[in-house]
Amino acid sequence: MNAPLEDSLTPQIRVEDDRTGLSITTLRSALADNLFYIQGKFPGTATKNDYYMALAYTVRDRLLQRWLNTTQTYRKNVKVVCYLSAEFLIGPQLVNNLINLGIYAKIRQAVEESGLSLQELIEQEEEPGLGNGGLGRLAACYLDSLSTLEIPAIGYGIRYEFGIFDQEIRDGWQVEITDKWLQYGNPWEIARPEEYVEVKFGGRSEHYYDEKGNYRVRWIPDRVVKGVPYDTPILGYQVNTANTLRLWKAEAIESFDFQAFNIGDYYGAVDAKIVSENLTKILYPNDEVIQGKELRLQQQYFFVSCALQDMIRLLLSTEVSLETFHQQFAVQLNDTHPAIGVAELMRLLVDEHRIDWDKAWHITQNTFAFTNHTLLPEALEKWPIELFGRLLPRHLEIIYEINQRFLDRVRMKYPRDLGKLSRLSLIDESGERYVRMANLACVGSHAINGVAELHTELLKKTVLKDFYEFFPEKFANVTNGVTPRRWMVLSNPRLTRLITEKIGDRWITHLDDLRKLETLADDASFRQQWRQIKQETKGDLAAYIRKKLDIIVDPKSLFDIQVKRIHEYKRQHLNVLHVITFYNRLKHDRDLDITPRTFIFGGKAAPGYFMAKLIIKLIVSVANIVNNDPDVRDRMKVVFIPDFNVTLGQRIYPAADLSEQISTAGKEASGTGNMKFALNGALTIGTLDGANVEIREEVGAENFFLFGLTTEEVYGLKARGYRPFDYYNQNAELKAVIDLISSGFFSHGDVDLFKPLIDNLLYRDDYMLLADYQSYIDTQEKVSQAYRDRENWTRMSILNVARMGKFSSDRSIREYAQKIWKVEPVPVELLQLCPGGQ
Ligand code: 475
Repeated sequence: MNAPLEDSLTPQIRVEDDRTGLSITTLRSALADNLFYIQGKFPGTATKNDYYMALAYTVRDRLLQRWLNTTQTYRKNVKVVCYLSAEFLIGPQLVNNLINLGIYAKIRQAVEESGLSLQELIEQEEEPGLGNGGLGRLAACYLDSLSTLEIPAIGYGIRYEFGIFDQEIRDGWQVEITDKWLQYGNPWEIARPEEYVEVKFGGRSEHYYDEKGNYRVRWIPDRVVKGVPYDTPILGYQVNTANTLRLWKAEAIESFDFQAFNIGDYYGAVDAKIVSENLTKILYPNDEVIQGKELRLQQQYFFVSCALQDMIRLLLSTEVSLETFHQQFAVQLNDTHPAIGVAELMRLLVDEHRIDWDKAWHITQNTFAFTNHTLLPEALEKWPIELFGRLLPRHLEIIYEINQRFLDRVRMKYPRDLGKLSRLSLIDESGERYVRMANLACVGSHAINGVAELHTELLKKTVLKDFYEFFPEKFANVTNGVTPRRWMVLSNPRLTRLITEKIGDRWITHLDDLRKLETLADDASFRQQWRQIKQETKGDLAAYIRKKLDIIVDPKSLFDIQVKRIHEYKRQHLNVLHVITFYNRLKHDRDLDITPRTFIFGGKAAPGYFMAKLIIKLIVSVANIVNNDPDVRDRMKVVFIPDFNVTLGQRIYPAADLSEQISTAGKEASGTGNMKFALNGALTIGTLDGANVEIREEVGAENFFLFGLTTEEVYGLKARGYRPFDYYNQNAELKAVIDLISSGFFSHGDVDLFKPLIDNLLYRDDYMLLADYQSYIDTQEKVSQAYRDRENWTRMSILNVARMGKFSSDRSIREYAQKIWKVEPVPVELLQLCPGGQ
């Protein structure tokens, strides 16, 4: 079309616009403007945080065009992926947005010419800690890839006022500090109070016949809460797409609380407001264990109901029939936390929109897909029927109905198999009655996936065996991945520069391109540069450790790092057994020619998980002895870095030589830290567990330090009767290590302190540390030997990176898109411009 000139706005106008222009002058004046007009400060009185906020708004202005156009584009009948997750651990936003917009260098120049330090402003940002660990961080990587691949998507979750606690270490013990991430404001979110929805709780259901004589049910709640959406843009890497992360905050409904419900009772009404707002106050800090708290079920239902109502509203606003819901939306359940969505969508369709049951069920099943993230039995969600029925009476009826229809099919297929029937039932009736959320998710979804090949196979053989036999066609594997934008470009700029110099920058969105580095592994000068970069990056971490903890570590020593949640199955204490073995060897032979090591740990323990907290205490206690022992000085150091989070991960992964992935085989569903380390050039010491198996397959067995029992051997040994005490008795070095801990050597003579840990190892050892000890120690010795041949180590490091292409979250998302969601990319055009100047 040949539009008249008056109506078409030229890009030049935008370039000069303070709100969006990209010249250094424009950026500088935007920064100054925002400081004055938004933060309300003169440069002389502004705090660092004011400057950070002014900068963040400067960047936000420059992404709104993409964001609003993306939202517009999705109004036009495209299939949208809705990723439902109780956790999104997105990490700091500023640098990621600069990189994805491609304006990092310009902003740096503008900031520095304004007399400020970009690095200092970057460090002001509070990361949104809206997740515990793996599952929440995976959701964040997936949002990044969805946008980068231009796939229409919305992330739905909860806007916790307090995210995962900040961890401090006092006297070796973890202390939890409230995470007040919102206290100075969050420049990356936009509240949309006008798009609120209402969520009901409690009360009863009423069965009746409508005006046409049809049997209907309505829910008469005894409480209604308002859900207010807060939107955060998720930019793709150098594309126009900016998808939305929509997090819901609970608020009181004034009319409900203040008038109808509590007439004349002002204090009661204020109480009701507090109760409503409590719903989204705090993230439950438990990783892979359920607590069964009523508030947690309320949170789950709250955000899932908000999300589904939002989707229905979106669909109806386009005048498309609700009966096409499953063609418009693919809804992914990130573990069972949002599984109540199956019953909620049925309720919305059947009760509120009067679609008949069979049609509604077809829509529901074709909408949902379910990802399982853990095999640990203590993480399997189940809710006592009494609690469930009190909170969600109508959903319980719907679940009974789904169950009855499902079990009728089971009876047809397996007549007289009562065991099958009771295992497949959505209701656990073995004692106190429970609703089983995994069963609900399996029955209500068309696809079920594990997060690594081994994990999916184990799901099919163990926890979901009966479901696999009943619906084999629903099962698929999608191995996890991580985003190379945050976990390489952002966190490892030196290596990014070197790689890009050699092979171009296509690898950032096509990670398989890293293969081109393989031949460079034989190039001595390239190896030299590679080593140099690792050295500098280790130097940065050493400086951080010195500044924060006053511990001096040698960047030339081997950096041996384990960072992840503290959990017995992840076996940080096996790592400690090696640390003490290493120490004992040095003590017994002062002249031992040992490869110097720095042992680095980090991770949070669930506040109620005593054994995990005791493991932290043990690490710190061992560190205190070792670091102050002149006999081992310069040859070993032990460091526990407090408050491991995304921001710290960005410093730590790139600085590792050795990545510890040492879970008991069969327990770690996938792991994603393993991928972040290897992508940044660390070699892995690990068991055949989770994605370690696939990493080893990709990088080559000769470039991976494997040890320990296999899953089958673990099961076999358990079945034959595992006796950890025998390993202790028969292994002098192991015995010496355990006895040293028991003697009080690391605890100022207190022989009781670590007794629970030691007794557990000697008499139970559910995670088989003692069975794997010798193999681990021997393999660590191989690591030490290998590190001495620096050329070959560097070769292995380069080959690891070169072969990590598979573990990009872009690959994972492509698989979900093809196998499960059936969605296509929808590129966004920056068509609609802002009124007023554009
Ligand atoms: C696995 N969290 C990793 C990662 O797939 C895997 C469970 C219940 C309540 C609260 N949090 C949880 C998890 O189950 C979890 O984080 N699982 C992890 O998911 C992503 O890489 O192996 O342990």
